[in-house]
Amino acid sequence: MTVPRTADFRSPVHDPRVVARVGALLGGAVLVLFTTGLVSHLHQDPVSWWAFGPAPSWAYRLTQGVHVTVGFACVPLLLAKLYAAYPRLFERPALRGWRHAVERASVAVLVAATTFQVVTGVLNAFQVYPWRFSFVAVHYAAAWVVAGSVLVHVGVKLPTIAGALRSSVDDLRREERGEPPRVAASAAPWPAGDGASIPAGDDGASTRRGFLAAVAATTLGVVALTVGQTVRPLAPLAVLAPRDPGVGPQGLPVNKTAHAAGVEQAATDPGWRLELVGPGGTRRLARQDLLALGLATAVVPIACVEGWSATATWDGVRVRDLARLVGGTGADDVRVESLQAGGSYRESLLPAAYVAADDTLLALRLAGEDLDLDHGYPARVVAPNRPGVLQTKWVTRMTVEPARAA
Ligand SMILES: Nc1nc2c(c(=O)[nH]1)N[C@H]1C(S)=C(S)[C@@H](COP(=O)(O)O)O[C@H]1N2
Ligand SMILES: [Mo]
Repeated sequence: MTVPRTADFRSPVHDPRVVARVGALLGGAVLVLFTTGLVSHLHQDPVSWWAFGPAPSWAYRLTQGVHVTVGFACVPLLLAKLYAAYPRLFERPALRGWRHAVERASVAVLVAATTFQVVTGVLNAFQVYPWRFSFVAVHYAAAWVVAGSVLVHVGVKLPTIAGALRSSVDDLRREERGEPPRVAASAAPWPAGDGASIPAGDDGASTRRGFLAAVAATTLGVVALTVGQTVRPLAPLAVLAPRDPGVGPQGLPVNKTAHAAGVEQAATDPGWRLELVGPGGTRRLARQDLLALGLATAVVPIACVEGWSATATWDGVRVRDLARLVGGTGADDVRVESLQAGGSYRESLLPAAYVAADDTLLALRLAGEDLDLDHGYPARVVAPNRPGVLQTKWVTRMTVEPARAA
C-alpha cells in the first residue's frame, strides 16, 4: 500500500481559498461559542469579580440559545473544513522547520479539541452521555484548548489566510485568460513543498463555488431546523432539535421528572413544609401558609443549558418576602435546597441581586394551575436570567445567608 501525497487529491475543493472561507466562518462560530459558553459557566460557577443580575430576564435564554444553535451549525462547517483540508495531512516533507512543526502540532490539537467539543456538545443537547467524565467540567476545560489552538493556528497562518481570503475562488480562470492571479504567493494552491499543483486549465471554480454554497445552505438548514427549540414560531421546523418547547405538562418541557429525582413520595406528602432559615430564626410553612402570603405573578423563561427554552407564567411568593420573614435584611443571598437527595442540581444559590428582584419567586402555580409534580410541586424557584439548572424544583429549605459577592 502506498501512502498518498497531497497532489493525489484532485478535487478542486482541496484548495486554500475554500479552507480559508470555511475556516473564517468556523472561527467566527468559535468566538461566539467561547463567549456564550463563558457566560453560562460564570452563571453556574460565579467568580468574585463578575456577577450577572436578573435583568434583562431573557439574556441567558438568548446567549444559551445562540450557543447551542451555533454549536449544531458547527457540525457541517467542521466536516467541510476537514474535507477541504485533509489532503494536507499527507504533505511531504512532513516537517519543514520549526514554524511548520508548530503549525502542524496546533492543527492536530485544534482538530481534536474542536471535534471533541462539537461531539460532546451535541450529545449533551440530546442528553446522551456515553462517557464517565463530568460534561460541564470537561467541556469548559476543552474550550480553553480550542481557544488557544485557534489563536496559534490563526497566528501562524495569517499570511496564507489573508491571501486566500483576498483572492476569489475562480482566480484560476483568470490565469487561463492570461490575467495575473490575485492569490498571494504564500497562498498559491497548496504551497509547493510536496509538488502539489493544480493542473493547467483547471476548471474547478464552479466546483468550489458549488461546495461553498452547499456548505452555507447546509449550515443555514441546520440552524433553521434547530432554533425552533427556543424560538417558538419555528417549533414545527425543529426536526433536529431534541425538544419541542411546547410539549410537556402545563405546556412546558421537563428535564428531570419527579420519578427520576426520587421525590414523588416526599413531594406529595401532606406533611411537607417549607423550612425557612435566617438570622431571625426558623419557620416552617405549609403550602396553605404560603398561598395565604399573597401571590405575585412573573413571566419568566426556563432556559435549559441544553438549548431549549420556553416562557411561562408563574404565581408564587417573592423570595425577598420569604427572606424578610426570617430576618433577611434585603441584601442577603438565599440558598435553595431540594427534596432530591443527590445530584448536582439539588441545590442552588440565589445571589442578593436576584433575591431582590420582583420576578424571583418561590413558584406554587404555573399557567394558572397548581404546579405539576414534574415542574416542582409543591414549590420551586424561578428567577429571571438564570440557567435552567439553577431553577431548583421540589424545594424543601431556603436559607438566608450573608451575601458572597459585593
Ligand atoms: N431539584 C432539581 N431541580 C431542577 C433540576 C433537577 O434535576 N433537580 N433540573 C433543572 C433543569 S436542568 C431545568 S432545565 C429546569 C427545568 O424545569 P422544568 O422541568 O419545570 O421545565 O429545572 C431545573 N430544576
Ligand atoms: Mo436544564
